[in-house]
Amino acid sequence: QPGDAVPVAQRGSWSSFLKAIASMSGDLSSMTAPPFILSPVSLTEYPAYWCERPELFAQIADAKTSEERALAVLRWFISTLKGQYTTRNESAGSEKKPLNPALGELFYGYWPDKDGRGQTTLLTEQVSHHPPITAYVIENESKGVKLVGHNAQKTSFSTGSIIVKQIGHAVLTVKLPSGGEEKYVLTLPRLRIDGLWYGAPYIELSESTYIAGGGYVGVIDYKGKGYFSGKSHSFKATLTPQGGGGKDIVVEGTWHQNSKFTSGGHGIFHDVSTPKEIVTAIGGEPSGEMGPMETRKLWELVAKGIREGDFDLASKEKTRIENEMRQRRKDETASGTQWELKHFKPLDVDPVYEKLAQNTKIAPSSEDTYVFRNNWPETLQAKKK
Ligand code: CLR
Repeated sequence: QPGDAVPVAQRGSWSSFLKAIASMSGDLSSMTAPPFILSPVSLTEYPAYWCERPELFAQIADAKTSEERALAVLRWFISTLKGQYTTRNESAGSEKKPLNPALGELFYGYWPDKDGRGQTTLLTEQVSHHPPITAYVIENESKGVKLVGHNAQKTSFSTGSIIVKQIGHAVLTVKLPSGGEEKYVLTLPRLRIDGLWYGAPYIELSESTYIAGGGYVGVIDYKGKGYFSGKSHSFKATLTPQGGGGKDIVVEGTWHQNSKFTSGGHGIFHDVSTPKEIVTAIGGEPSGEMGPMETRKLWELVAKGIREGDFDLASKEKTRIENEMRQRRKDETASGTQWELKHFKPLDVDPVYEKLAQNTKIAPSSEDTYVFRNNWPETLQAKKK
Protein backbone atom coordinates (compact mmCIF):
# COMPACT_ATOMS: atom_id res chain seq x y z
CA GLN A 1 0.00 0.00 0.00
CA PRO A 2 1.18 3.54 -0.69
CA GLY A 3 2.76 5.09 2.35
CA ASP A 4 2.71 1.76 4.22
CA ALA A 5 6.02 2.42 5.92
CA VAL A 6 5.11 6.01 6.81
CA PRO A 7 3.77 6.84 10.28
CA VAL A 8 0.08 7.63 9.82
CA ALA A 9 0.42 11.20 11.04
CA GLN A 10 3.11 11.92 8.43
CA ARG A 11 1.47 10.40 5.35
CA GLY A 12 0.16 13.74 4.19
CA SER A 13 3.49 15.45 4.44
CA TRP A 14 5.21 12.46 2.77
CA SER A 15 2.95 12.71 -0.23
CA SER A 16 3.48 16.48 -0.47
CA PHE A 17 7.21 15.86 -0.25
CA LEU A 18 6.99 13.37 -3.13
CA LYS A 19 4.99 15.82 -5.19
CA ALA A 20 7.56 18.51 -4.53
CA ILE A 21 10.38 16.15 -5.57
CA ALA A 22 8.54 15.28 -8.76
CA SER A 23 8.53 18.90 -9.82
CA MET A 24 11.96 19.95 -8.57
CA SER A 25 15.09 20.00 -10.57
CA GLY A 26 18.66 19.68 -9.45
CA ASP A 27 19.02 19.88 -5.72
CA LEU A 28 16.70 18.31 -3.20
CA SER A 29 19.08 18.64 -0.28
CA SER A 30 17.43 21.81 0.98
CA MET A 31 13.83 20.57 0.68
CA THR A 32 11.90 20.04 3.87
CA ALA A 33 11.02 16.39 4.45
CA PRO A 34 8.79 14.72 7.06
CA PRO A 35 10.56 13.78 10.32
CA PHE A 36 10.45 9.99 9.86
CA ILE A 37 12.81 10.20 6.88
CA LEU A 38 15.40 12.50 8.48
CA SER A 39 18.84 11.23 9.37
CA PRO A 40 20.74 12.85 12.26
CA VAL A 41 23.96 12.56 10.26
CA SER A 42 25.33 15.25 7.98
CA LEU A 43 26.71 14.47 4.51
CA THR A 44 30.12 15.62 5.73
CA GLU A 45 30.38 12.30 7.58
CA TYR A 46 29.70 10.17 4.50
CA PRO A 47 33.28 10.16 3.16
CA ALA A 48 34.12 7.83 6.07
CA TYR A 49 32.40 5.07 4.08
CA TRP A 50 35.49 5.02 1.85
CA CYS A 51 37.53 3.41 4.56
CA GLU A 52 35.44 1.11 6.72
CA ARG A 53 37.86 -1.68 5.85
CA PRO A 54 41.09 0.17 6.55
CA GLU A 55 43.13 -3.00 6.04
CA LEU A 56 42.01 -3.17 2.39
CA PHE A 57 42.98 0.46 1.92
CA ALA A 58 46.41 -0.25 3.43
CA GLN A 59 46.86 -3.42 1.37
CA ILE A 60 46.96 -1.35 -1.82
CA ALA A 61 50.48 -0.38 -0.76
CA ASP A 62 51.57 -3.99 -0.30
CA ALA A 63 50.93 -5.03 -3.91
CA LYS A 64 54.06 -6.22 -5.70
CA THR A 65 53.07 -5.75 -9.34
CA SER A 66 50.88 -3.27 -11.19
CA GLU A 67 48.33 -6.02 -11.80
CA GLU A 68 48.19 -6.85 -8.09
CA ARG A 69 47.88 -3.16 -7.33
CA ALA A 70 45.03 -2.62 -9.80
CA LEU A 71 43.23 -5.60 -8.22
CA ALA A 72 43.84 -4.28 -4.70
CA VAL A 73 42.41 -0.89 -5.70
CA LEU A 74 39.37 -2.56 -7.23
CA ARG A 75 38.90 -4.80 -4.17
CA TRP A 76 39.03 -1.86 -1.78
CA PHE A 77 36.65 0.15 -4.02
CA ILE A 78 34.08 -2.67 -4.21
CA SER A 79 34.37 -3.19 -0.45
CA THR A 80 33.18 0.38 0.20
CA LEU A 81 29.94 0.14 -1.78
CA LYS A 82 27.97 -1.80 0.80
CA GLY A 83 28.71 0.82 3.44
CA GLN A 84 28.11 3.78 1.14
CA TYR A 85 24.79 2.59 -0.21
CA THR A 86 23.12 0.21 2.26
CA THR A 87 24.14 1.40 5.73
CA ARG A 88 21.09 3.57 6.41
CA ASN A 89 18.77 0.74 5.35
CA GLU A 90 20.52 -1.65 7.67
CA SER A 91 20.72 0.62 10.67
CA ALA A 92 17.59 2.74 10.25
CA GLY A 93 15.31 0.56 8.12
CA SER A 94 15.39 2.70 4.99
CA GLU A 95 17.43 5.30 3.17
CA LYS A 96 17.25 8.63 5.00
CA LYS A 97 17.69 12.27 4.15
CA PRO A 98 21.03 13.45 5.53
CA LEU A 99 21.57 16.84 7.12
CA ASN A 100 22.49 19.39 4.49
CA PRO A 101 25.96 20.64 5.47
CA ALA A 102 26.74 24.31 6.04
CA LEU A 103 29.53 25.98 4.10
CA GLY A 104 32.76 25.32 5.96
CA GLU A 105 31.38 22.42 7.99
CA LEU A 106 34.13 20.03 9.08
CA PHE A 107 34.50 16.42 10.10
CA TYR A 108 37.68 14.79 11.40
CA GLY A 109 38.22 11.17 12.28
CA TYR A 110 40.62 8.25 12.23
CA TRP A 111 40.93 4.49 12.24
CA PRO A 112 43.59 3.23 14.64
CA ASP A 113 46.55 1.10 13.68
CA LYS A 114 45.93 -2.62 13.99
CA ASP A 115 48.17 -5.50 12.97
CA GLY A 116 50.71 -3.10 11.49
CA ARG A 117 48.36 -1.66 8.89
CA GLY A 118 49.03 1.89 10.14
CA GLN A 119 46.73 4.72 11.22
CA THR A 120 44.30 6.14 8.72
CA THR A 121 43.04 9.70 9.08
CA LEU A 122 40.01 11.42 7.57
CA LEU A 123 39.27 15.08 7.02
CA THR A 124 36.13 16.47 5.38
CA GLU A 125 35.14 20.02 4.56
CA GLN A 126 31.94 21.33 3.00
CA VAL A 127 33.46 23.47 0.25
CA SER A 128 30.19 24.74 -1.22
CA HIS A 129 26.65 25.10 0.05
CA HIS A 130 24.89 26.10 -3.18
CA PRO A 131 25.24 23.58 -4.74
CA PRO A 132 26.33 21.30 -1.90
CA ILE A 133 29.88 20.01 -2.50
CA THR A 134 31.86 17.97 -0.01
CA ALA A 135 35.63 17.56 -0.25
CA TYR A 136 37.62 14.99 1.70
CA VAL A 137 40.98 13.36 2.19
CA ILE A 138 41.74 9.97 3.67
CA GLU A 139 45.34 9.11 4.31
CA ASN A 140 47.34 6.21 5.62
CA GLU A 141 50.62 8.01 5.84
CA SER A 142 52.76 5.15 7.09
CA LYS A 143 51.68 2.99 4.15
CA GLY A 144 51.71 5.85 1.66
CA VAL A 145 48.09 5.58 0.47
CA LYS A 146 45.95 8.70 0.08
CA LEU A 147 42.53 9.44 -1.36
CA VAL A 148 41.46 13.00 -2.16
CA GLY A 149 38.04 13.64 -3.64
CA HIS A 150 34.95 15.78 -3.77
CA ASN A 151 31.35 15.07 -4.55
CA ALA A 152 28.09 16.71 -5.36
CA GLN A 153 24.76 15.39 -6.59
CA LYS A 154 22.29 16.34 -9.31
CA THR A 155 18.92 14.85 -8.61
CA SER A 156 15.97 14.33 -10.91
CA PHE A 157 12.75 12.36 -10.78
CA SER A 158 11.76 9.66 -13.21
CA THR A 159 8.89 7.16 -13.14
CA GLY A 160 8.56 7.16 -9.40
CA SER A 161 12.25 7.10 -8.56
CA ILE A 162 14.83 9.69 -7.62
CA ILE A 163 17.82 9.56 -9.94
CA VAL A 164 21.02 10.88 -8.44
CA LYS A 165 23.86 11.73 -10.74
CA GLN A 166 27.03 12.00 -8.73
CA ILE A 167 29.34 14.76 -9.78
CA GLY A 168 32.94 14.65 -8.75
CA HIS A 169 35.74 12.15 -8.59
CA ALA A 170 38.53 11.00 -6.34
CA VAL A 171 42.24 10.58 -6.90
CA LEU A 172 44.06 7.79 -5.12
CA THR A 173 47.82 8.17 -4.72
CA VAL A 174 49.94 5.16 -3.81
CA LYS A 175 53.64 5.28 -2.95
CA LEU A 176 55.55 2.51 -4.67
CA PRO A 177 58.26 0.41 -3.04
CA SER A 178 60.60 1.71 -5.76
CA GLY A 179 60.16 5.25 -4.47
CA GLY A 180 57.85 6.64 -7.13
CA GLU A 181 54.09 6.94 -6.90
CA GLU A 182 51.08 5.86 -8.89
CA LYS A 183 47.80 7.77 -9.25
CA TYR A 184 44.35 6.42 -9.95
CA VAL A 185 41.23 8.38 -10.85
CA LEU A 186 37.89 7.05 -9.64
CA THR A 187 34.47 8.14 -10.85
CA LEU A 188 31.19 7.58 -9.02
CA PRO A 189 28.08 5.53 -9.80
CA ARG A 190 24.62 6.78 -10.57
CA LEU A 191 21.97 6.10 -7.92
CA ARG A 192 18.35 5.27 -8.30
CA ILE A 193 16.24 5.66 -5.17
CA ASP A 194 13.23 3.35 -5.25
CA GLY A 195 10.59 2.42 -2.71
CA LEU A 196 9.44 6.04 -2.36
CA TRP A 197 5.80 5.18 -2.87
CA TYR A 198 5.85 3.00 0.25
CA GLY A 199 7.91 5.43 2.24
CA ALA A 200 10.77 2.93 2.43
CA PRO A 201 13.42 4.30 0.06
CA TYR A 202 16.49 2.25 -0.89
CA ILE A 203 19.33 2.65 -3.35
CA GLU A 204 20.25 0.70 -6.44
CA LEU A 205 23.32 1.58 -8.48
CA SER A 206 23.33 1.96 -12.22
CA GLU A 207 25.54 2.83 -15.17
CA SER A 208 29.29 2.54 -14.62
CA THR A 209 32.25 3.82 -12.73
CA TYR A 210 35.83 3.93 -13.86
CA ILE A 211 39.12 3.44 -12.13
CA ALA A 212 42.02 4.49 -14.31
CA GLY A 213 45.67 4.47 -13.41
CA GLY A 214 48.74 2.34 -12.90
CA GLY A 215 48.58 1.08 -16.48
CA TYR A 216 45.02 -0.25 -16.13
CA VAL A 217 41.51 0.94 -16.84
CA GLY A 218 38.77 -0.62 -14.79
CA VAL A 219 35.13 -0.35 -15.76
CA ILE A 220 32.55 -1.36 -13.21
CA ASP A 221 29.06 -1.86 -14.62
CA TYR A 222 26.21 -1.90 -12.13
CA LYS A 223 22.93 -3.73 -12.56
CA GLY A 224 19.97 -4.32 -10.32
CA LYS A 225 17.34 -7.05 -10.15
CA GLY A 226 16.33 -8.46 -13.48
CA TYR A 227 19.56 -7.68 -15.32
CA PHE A 228 22.62 -9.85 -15.91
CA SER A 229 22.57 -12.01 -12.84
CA GLY A 230 19.00 -11.26 -11.89
CA LYS A 231 20.09 -10.17 -8.41
CA SER A 232 20.03 -6.71 -6.92
CA HIS A 233 23.35 -4.95 -6.31
CA SER A 234 25.11 -6.85 -9.10
CA PHE A 235 28.23 -5.66 -10.81
CA LYS A 236 30.70 -6.72 -13.41
CA ALA A 237 34.18 -5.23 -13.33
CA THR A 238 36.59 -5.43 -16.23
CA LEU A 239 40.23 -4.50 -15.76
CA THR A 240 42.04 -3.85 -19.01
CA PRO A 241 45.79 -3.37 -19.18
CA GLN A 242 46.55 -0.28 -21.24
CA GLY A 243 48.90 -0.32 -24.17
CA GLY A 244 47.55 -3.53 -25.70
CA GLY A 245 48.84 -7.05 -25.42
CA GLY A 246 47.61 -8.01 -21.96
CA LYS A 247 44.40 -9.87 -21.20
CA ASP A 248 41.37 -8.53 -19.39
CA ILE A 249 40.56 -9.58 -15.86
CA VAL A 250 36.84 -9.87 -15.18
CA VAL A 251 35.13 -10.06 -11.80
CA GLU A 252 31.40 -10.58 -11.27
CA GLY A 253 29.11 -10.74 -8.30
CA THR A 254 27.20 -8.56 -5.90
CA TRP A 255 28.81 -5.65 -4.13
CA HIS A 256 26.98 -6.19 -0.83
CA GLN A 257 27.94 -9.89 -0.69
CA ASN A 258 30.65 -11.48 -2.77
CA SER A 259 32.20 -11.66 -6.16
CA LYS A 260 34.45 -14.01 -8.08
CA PHE A 261 36.82 -13.99 -11.02
CA THR A 262 35.13 -14.97 -14.26
CA SER A 263 38.17 -14.36 -16.43
CA GLY A 264 41.89 -13.88 -15.85
CA GLY A 265 41.80 -15.37 -12.36
CA HIS A 266 40.19 -18.03 -10.19
CA GLY A 267 37.95 -18.24 -7.20
CA ILE A 268 36.66 -15.59 -4.85
CA PHE A 269 37.64 -12.02 -5.57
CA HIS A 270 36.03 -10.37 -2.58
CA ASP A 271 33.65 -11.18 0.26
CA VAL A 272 32.34 -8.14 2.05
CA SER A 273 31.21 -10.04 5.14
CA THR A 274 34.36 -9.11 7.10
CA PRO A 275 33.56 -6.71 9.95
CA LYS A 276 33.54 -3.03 9.16
CA GLU A 277 35.22 -0.46 11.35
CA ILE A 278 33.33 2.75 11.95
CA VAL A 279 35.51 5.84 12.01
CA THR A 280 36.34 7.41 15.38
CA ALA A 281 35.39 11.08 15.33
CA ILE A 282 37.93 13.47 16.81
CA GLY A 283 37.87 17.19 17.62
CA GLY A 284 40.09 19.41 15.49
CA GLU A 285 40.73 22.09 18.12
CA PRO A 286 44.18 22.00 19.74
CA SER A 287 42.42 21.12 23.03
CA GLY A 288 40.93 18.05 21.36
CA GLU A 289 37.46 19.54 21.47
CA MET A 290 35.18 20.05 18.51
CA GLY A 291 35.00 23.58 17.16
CA PRO A 292 31.71 25.32 16.29
CA MET A 293 31.91 24.31 12.60
CA GLU A 294 32.62 20.65 13.32
CA THR A 295 29.60 18.69 12.23
CA ARG A 296 28.76 16.89 15.49
CA LYS A 297 29.04 20.17 17.40
CA LEU A 298 27.18 22.28 14.84
CA TRP A 299 24.25 19.84 14.50
CA GLU A 300 24.36 18.50 18.06
CA LEU A 301 20.85 19.52 19.10
CA VAL A 302 19.29 18.86 15.70
CA ALA A 303 20.71 15.34 15.83
CA LYS A 304 19.53 14.90 19.42
CA GLY A 305 16.03 16.02 18.44
CA ILE A 306 15.89 13.62 15.49
CA ARG A 307 17.28 10.71 17.53
CA GLU A 308 14.93 11.25 20.43
CA GLY A 309 11.86 12.10 18.39
CA ASP A 310 11.83 15.69 19.63
CA PHE A 311 11.13 17.22 16.24
CA ASP A 312 10.30 20.63 17.66
CA LEU A 313 13.82 20.87 19.02
CA ALA A 314 15.25 19.54 15.74
CA SER A 315 13.39 22.00 13.58
CA LYS A 316 13.94 24.97 15.89
CA GLU A 317 17.68 24.30 15.94
CA LYS A 318 17.86 23.66 12.22
CA THR A 319 16.17 27.00 11.55
CA ARG A 320 18.57 28.72 13.94
CA ILE A 321 21.62 27.29 12.15
CA GLU A 322 20.26 28.10 8.71
CA ASN A 323 19.50 31.68 9.75
CA GLU A 324 22.96 32.11 11.20
CA MET A 325 24.52 30.89 7.98
CA ARG A 326 22.29 33.15 5.90
CA GLN A 327 23.34 36.10 8.07
CA ARG A 328 26.99 35.17 7.68
CA ARG A 329 26.63 35.20 3.88
CA LYS A 330 24.86 38.58 4.01
CA ASP A 331 27.63 40.04 6.15
CA GLU A 332 30.22 38.76 3.73
CA THR A 333 28.42 40.34 0.79
CA ALA A 334 28.11 43.61 2.69
CA SER A 335 31.79 43.68 3.57
CA GLY A 336 32.92 42.40 0.18
CA THR A 337 34.64 39.39 1.71
CA GLN A 338 34.31 35.69 1.04
CA TRP A 339 34.23 32.65 3.29
CA GLU A 340 37.72 31.16 3.41
CA LEU A 341 37.94 27.42 3.11
CA LYS A 342 40.14 25.91 5.74
CA HIS A 343 41.65 22.86 4.06
CA PHE A 344 40.96 22.96 0.31
CA LYS A 345 41.64 25.23 -2.64
CA PRO A 346 39.36 25.16 -5.69
CA LEU A 347 41.04 24.58 -9.04
CA ASP A 348 39.17 24.71 -12.38
CA VAL A 349 40.71 21.62 -13.90
CA ASP A 350 42.26 18.60 -12.30
CA PRO A 351 45.39 17.80 -14.34
CA VAL A 352 45.58 14.28 -12.86
CA TYR A 353 42.02 13.57 -13.91
CA GLU A 354 42.52 14.98 -17.40
CA LYS A 355 45.67 12.95 -17.92
CA LEU A 356 44.29 9.64 -16.65
CA ALA A 357 40.96 10.09 -18.40
CA GLN A 358 42.71 10.37 -21.77
CA ASN A 359 42.27 7.39 -24.09
CA THR A 360 39.53 5.97 -21.86
CA LYS A 361 35.76 6.30 -21.89
CA ILE A 362 35.94 8.64 -18.91
CA ALA A 363 34.41 11.98 -19.82
CA PRO A 364 36.59 15.05 -19.34
CA SER A 365 35.70 16.67 -16.04
CA SER A 366 33.41 19.66 -16.18
CA GLU A 367 33.59 20.87 -12.60
CA ASP A 368 36.08 22.41 -10.23
CA THR A 369 38.33 20.16 -8.28
CA TYR A 370 39.58 20.76 -4.73
CA VAL A 371 43.23 20.57 -3.76
CA PHE A 372 44.05 19.63 -0.18
CA ARG A 373 46.33 22.19 1.50
CA ASN A 374 47.94 19.42 3.51
CA ASN A 375 47.09 21.12 6.81
CA TRP A 376 45.84 18.35 9.06
CA PRO A 377 44.82 19.60 12.50
CA GLU A 378 47.36 18.81 15.20
CA THR A 379 45.05 16.35 16.88
CA LEU A 380 45.00 14.25 13.70
CA GLN A 381 48.65 14.78 12.90
CA ALA A 382 49.36 13.17 16.26
CA LYS A 383 47.33 10.14 15.18
CA LYS A 384 49.58 9.60 12.19
CA LYS A 385 52.63 8.72 14.21
C1 CLR B 1 26.93 10.97 -0.86
C2 CLR B 1 28.33 10.50 -1.18
C3 CLR B 1 28.58 9.12 -0.59
C4 CLR B 1 27.57 8.14 -1.11
C5 CLR B 1 26.17 8.62 -0.93
C6 CLR B 1 25.26 7.79 -0.39
C7 CLR B 1 23.85 8.13 -0.21
C8 CLR B 1 23.40 9.39 -0.95
C9 CLR B 1 24.46 10.47 -0.75
C10 CLR B 1 25.82 10.01 -1.36
C11 CLR B 1 23.99 11.84 -1.30
C12 CLR B 1 22.61 12.25 -0.79
C13 CLR B 1 21.55 11.18 -1.05
C14 CLR B 1 22.07 9.89 -0.38
C15 CLR B 1 20.89 8.97 -0.42
C16 CLR B 1 19.68 9.90 -0.21
C17 CLR B 1 20.22 11.34 -0.30
C18 CLR B 1 21.34 11.03 -2.54
C19 CLR B 1 25.79 10.04 -2.89
C20 CLR B 1 19.16 12.33 -0.86
C21 CLR B 1 19.64 13.79 -0.88
C22 CLR B 1 17.92 12.31 0.02
C23 CLR B 1 16.74 11.78 -0.70
C24 CLR B 1 15.56 11.79 0.19
C25 CLR B 1 14.90 10.42 0.19
C26 CLR B 1 15.54 9.46 1.14
C27 CLR B 1 13.47 10.58 0.42
O1 CLR B 1 29.88 8.70 -0.92
